[in-house]
Amino acid sequence: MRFYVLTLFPDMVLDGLHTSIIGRALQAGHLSIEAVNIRDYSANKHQKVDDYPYGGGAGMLMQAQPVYDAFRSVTERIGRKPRCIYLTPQGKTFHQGMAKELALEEELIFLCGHYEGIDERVLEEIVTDYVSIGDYVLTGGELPAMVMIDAISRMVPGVLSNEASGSSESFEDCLLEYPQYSRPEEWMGKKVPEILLSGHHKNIEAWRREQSKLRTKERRPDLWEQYLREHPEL
Ligand code: 6GU
Repeated sequence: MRFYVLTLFPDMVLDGLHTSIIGRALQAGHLSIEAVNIRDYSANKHQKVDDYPYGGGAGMLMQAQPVYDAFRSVTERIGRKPRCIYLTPQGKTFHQGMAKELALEEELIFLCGHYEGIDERVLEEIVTDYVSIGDYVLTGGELPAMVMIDAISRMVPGVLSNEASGSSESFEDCLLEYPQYSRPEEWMGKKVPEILLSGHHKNIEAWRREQSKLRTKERRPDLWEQYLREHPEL
């Protein structure tokens, strides 16, 4: 998977993603991330990329031209037009299913806005998907882009170890993860549940499934309702 991020803060995106599992996957060549600095495409002698909104109102807008030229610099070089995702609170809310679907693409472009947003005309021209990461307002699209790149990357074959690669499956069928325990067997007077020491794999699996259901019912009643709708036999 090749990611291209159009941003005014390329270091923020690159620094944040060259760590831990995603950093290792980049090193191994399962992924690549290129941050394109929109400011490099300003036609202005002071490298300005923002201006006042027509009609008035608070703040500044990113202008169409530098955003468009940054986008074109990518598409002309690679000879293709990948999906272009604009990070905005006005988009569809990101979820695991979307991460799985986007992980099937060979390339993705992320467009990160700042200030009060971006001139609508360039959005109409280049954006294919409007995505939000939740109902709250952030100062820019960089953190949302990083969140999406992390979630998409872990669905790309080879990025997670085989053992870990099933760990989103529970979310996919609408249940939260079961509780887990490591050594020591007793800590602060709390014992590890007996069944986990039994070595009886069938029973352990059933116990974990039950714990997942209890936890989902209690912590995420909305997900539990969805689970019941998708498993009408229950
Ligand atoms: Cl994608 N962008 C911004 N600026 N704020 C957000 C968001 C995106 N998703 C949630 N809040």
